[in-house]
Amino acid sequence: MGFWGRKFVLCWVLVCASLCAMVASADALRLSDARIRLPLPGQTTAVVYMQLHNQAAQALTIRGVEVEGAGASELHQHVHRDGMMRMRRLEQISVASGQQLAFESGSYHIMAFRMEVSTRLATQDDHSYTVTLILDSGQRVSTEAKVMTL
Ligand SMILES: [Cu+2]
Repeated sequence: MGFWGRKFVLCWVLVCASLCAMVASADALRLSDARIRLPLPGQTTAVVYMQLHNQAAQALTIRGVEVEGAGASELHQHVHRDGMMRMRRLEQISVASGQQLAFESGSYHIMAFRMEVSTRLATQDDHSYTVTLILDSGQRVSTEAKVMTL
């Protein structure tokens, strides 16, 4: 194989390696049991809960979130301070390799602001809202959040 032939092969190996890495880590963050609590009448803020499992060999960092129908969405955490439960916005959440993380009431959660809830969709039991986590690599991992009933 000549010089250019070798260069060509090397090039393909690099392309393949980067594509494979993308596919692998997109698959590696498993999202399950996603639920959304829609705003109460007269309010516009929704909350999303889910289970995360990092099945990648390396830690993953979540840098952002998008919720279908929301004007803005944030990663949040509840913290105890001065004997009060407060919540704060998180710029990012790191999930170690193999770690499972519960987004649930009183812990990590996703807040969706300025939610546009269609009355027609909200009354459909089977309607779900797409929730997308954005990793620091720019990769996006989506799941469908089922509507929680009170
Ligand atoms: Cu919050």
